Amino acid sequence: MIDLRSDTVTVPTPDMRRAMAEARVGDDVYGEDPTVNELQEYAAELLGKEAALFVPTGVMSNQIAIALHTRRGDEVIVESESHIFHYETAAPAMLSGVQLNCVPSSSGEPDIENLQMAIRPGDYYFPRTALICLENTHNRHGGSVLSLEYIRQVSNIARMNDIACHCDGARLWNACAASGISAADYAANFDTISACLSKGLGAPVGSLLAGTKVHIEAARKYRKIFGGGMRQTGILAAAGLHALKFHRDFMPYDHENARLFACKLAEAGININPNSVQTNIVLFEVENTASLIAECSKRGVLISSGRPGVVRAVFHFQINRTGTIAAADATIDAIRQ
Ligand code: TLP
Repeated sequence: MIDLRSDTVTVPTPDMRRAMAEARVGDDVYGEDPTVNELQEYAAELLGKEAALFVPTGVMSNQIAIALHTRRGDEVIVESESHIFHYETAAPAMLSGVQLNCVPSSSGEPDIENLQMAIRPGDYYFPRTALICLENTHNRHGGSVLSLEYIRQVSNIARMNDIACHCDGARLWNACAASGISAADYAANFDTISACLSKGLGAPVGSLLAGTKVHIEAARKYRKIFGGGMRQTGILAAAGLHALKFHRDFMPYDHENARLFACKLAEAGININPNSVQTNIVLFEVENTASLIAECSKRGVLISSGRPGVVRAVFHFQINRTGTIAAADATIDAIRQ
């Protein structure tokens, strides 16, 4: 099977497994796991922040950030197609008692004017706008990369209005690989930023939340509250360190494969614009998503559904060029049947 459902399906390589097996460990709830501490320091450095915290999932990273920056009854501005809004099981309401204000966009960058209009006036009967979240790259907009200029504008508006800014950077490394902009340059515009280890990098779990020392100390408490205080987790952190050191370099090839897949579909007359593929996610519209997913599966290719009427193929370092071409041929055949 060629598994293009997500880049979360990558598995640890033999070298990664070796690093995990040999990892030095300790009780991380006491802050005594040397490998976790090493990963957190390494990530803080990469992201240009004072500190970082290793958490089990991207969802937990985002939810800790929301808890950090808000009080019950506050409002958080997100883009309408964001992961936080669609796929985090209403956790902002459940865990932090906040509501989301969704601002639409065509590529993950809501118009600045619309964003400004979404900020609530100070009258007591409005919720307080406490946080703006951006997503880079943007999953449901097909792995689009947010421009640094745009991010800076949002960050300035947030600062001027005394609002915090968080980035869901589950695929920040893809944004960096595609744009050549460093993770630290992106991160400088946010109070907190999360970046995943389990998307396209082979690590079995993990996300890092980075920010000031004060934020990360508070985040440690929320991680415990949310049930994410882990013990000898250096075994997992070792996978994360290995992923960051050795697997980020493969991402440009994943982006090339995604573009190649889209080109092959376009050449076969399928309605897709290969130039819209900026990173590792390919989206295309079909009439019956469930039937195409089933037909592709019969031909040995797994794809998933995105927005309604849209299917998604995600590329990662465990799909090579031959696999990409085979997947494109099978998908074309499935569409034509
Ligand atoms: N995304 C998954 C699914 O949940 C949709 C995927 O297959 O793409 N932020 C973004 C932008 C994400 O895409 C994801 C995972 C997360 C956060 C959550 O990460 P995990 O799964 O580690 O909690």
